[in-house]
Amino acid sequence: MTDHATILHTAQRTAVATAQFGGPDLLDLAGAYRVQRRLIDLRAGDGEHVTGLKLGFTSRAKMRQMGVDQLIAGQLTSAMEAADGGSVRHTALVHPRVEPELVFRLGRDITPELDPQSLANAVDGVAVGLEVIDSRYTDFRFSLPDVVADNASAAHYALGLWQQPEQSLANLGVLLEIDGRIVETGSTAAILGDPWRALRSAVSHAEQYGIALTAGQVILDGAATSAHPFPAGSVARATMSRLGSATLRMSAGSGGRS
Ligand code: OOG
Ligand code: MG
Repeated sequence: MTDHATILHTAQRTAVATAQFGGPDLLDLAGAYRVQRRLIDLRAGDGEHVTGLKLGFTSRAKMRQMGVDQLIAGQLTSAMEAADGGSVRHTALVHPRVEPELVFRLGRDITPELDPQSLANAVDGVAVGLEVIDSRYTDFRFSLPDVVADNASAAHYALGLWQQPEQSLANLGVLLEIDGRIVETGSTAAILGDPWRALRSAVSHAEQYGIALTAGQVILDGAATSAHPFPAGSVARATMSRLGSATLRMSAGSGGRS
């Protein structure tokens, strides 16, 4: 039987959805994170390198939308990064959605058991991110272990301009626009009450699962709002008060990145 990681890897590479594996009886959370690790190994085998970590379900809006109740994490790779103002290809994705993200950049390697202040000092930039998620499962439906195995639906991300990290991030207005129309509004307060708390959760997760967090890597804090469908030919933009914005176009073409 083909293993879970290979099935998900193939679904991602071919942009053809696959059936859910099922609930905790079939795949438990620990097993799901092992699948995720193997999936990242497969991507590394294709020449991609890890660029950071993403959190999922740090806001109630996201938990409610997807019917899950626990924070998860996935790994980001070089192939997922897109330029701000650039585009990603619809034909390479199954059923993409887009969401606003607050993003931290690490200025140095994270060592275990860093106290919150040292961790804050290790951050050398914050930016608005736009994340494209794309579940590899039919109808964008999954159990918690399913979505963990599928690397938290990670597909693409774009980053706006880096800003100094010292400011409070606890209550910034968040907007998501598609083709200039506002489709979601929220506040960074929705991200575990404070995005810095989400960063600490990311560090705990990395420690627990033996994931290295190193200088230059980015951490996506988890969307403050629900995700929105991202149709071919449209432009998405995420904006946060004081921090700026990030933009991506979903190209309809099947050629290279355009
Ligand atoms: C899983 C990814 C969740 C977030 O920001 O909460 C996520 C999904 O919704 O498919 O990226
Ligand atoms: Mg997200």
